[in-house]
Amino acid sequence: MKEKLEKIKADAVREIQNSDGLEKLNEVRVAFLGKKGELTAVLKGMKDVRAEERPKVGQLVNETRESIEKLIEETKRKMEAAERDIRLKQEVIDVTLPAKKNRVGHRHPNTIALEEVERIFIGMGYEVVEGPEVEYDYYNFEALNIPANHPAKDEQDTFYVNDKIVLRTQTSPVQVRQMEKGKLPIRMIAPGRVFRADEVDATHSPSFHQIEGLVIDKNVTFADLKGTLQEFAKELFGEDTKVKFRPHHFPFTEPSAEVDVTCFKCGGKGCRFCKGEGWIEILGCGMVHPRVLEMSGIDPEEYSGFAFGVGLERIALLKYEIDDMRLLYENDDRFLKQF
Ligand code: 2NM
Repeated sequence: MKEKLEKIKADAVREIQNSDGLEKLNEVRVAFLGKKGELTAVLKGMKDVRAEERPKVGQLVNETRESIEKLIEETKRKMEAAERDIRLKQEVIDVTLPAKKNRVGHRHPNTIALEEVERIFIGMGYEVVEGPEVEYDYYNFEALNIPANHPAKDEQDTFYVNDKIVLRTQTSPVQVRQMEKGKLPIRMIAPGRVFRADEVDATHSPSFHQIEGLVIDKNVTFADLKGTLQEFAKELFGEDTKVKFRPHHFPFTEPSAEVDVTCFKCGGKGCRFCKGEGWIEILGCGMVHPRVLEMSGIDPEEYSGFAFGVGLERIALLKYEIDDMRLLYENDDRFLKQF
């Protein structure tokens, strides 16, 4: 028995030393120490050993197992260390190479302009309200006092889903929905995407963005509208900005006006930027038409209000001196990262 164990041990030592890698080493371990291994076979043969010899043989078997295990363990550690050394040599890091640029995206010029406008109006106590882009004809036109025969309702200008549903052409339907809720006073802006059947060019797109404002309270006058928009223009374009109100017509406001601001490039003297005018048109506004208030359940004898609408792209183009609206939609990283 003793000789047999010594032979097993010698065989194991030889095979361990001849192992050329961790995988082979594991095979050797299984062959000698595994469930069906040589040493286990010896243990199973213990029943044939005479009883008084069993403890001694048992001890021998254990010693053999321990020394094989120990040798495998040592060899394994050496092999792992050698593999690690090789890997470290292969994976040398050249710390003198320039670092990879961390490319972080950033806000679109539209978003920068929107957040600026929102900041200004939130500062004046307005809330930001959103609504559906696919809208009932009623909210987009009828409730805004736009009659059935109005040119804006033409299929040339408006995308119809069916004869009752349109892609909203402005965000005023959001204001109408807010007025209908009946919670007064109202101080809100409604930013969002709007749609018009326009051909794409430097200043037009079938899908663009608007920000419309609405204030309804007792005793709101045109003076409040002028003061509010003057303040807005100053915050957006600079402290020296002046505003000019030109009479205009909108079906949903009376009286109505278009608003120009002094050119922030030349200060009003006239330059290439304002095409020599000294003024730049930025928005439309007016006092909410009594019929519009009435249709949404607000008593025009008790309440009055003003509203305005500005194109977000127009603000972004002006503020960042971009001369073609299409650049805003191309998502060319080289363009976008300038802002
Ligand atoms: C504009 C110009 C003038 C406007 C009107 C309303 C509402 F819902 F109160 F009737 N919302 N927005 C309005 C008024 C929009 O955009 C150029």
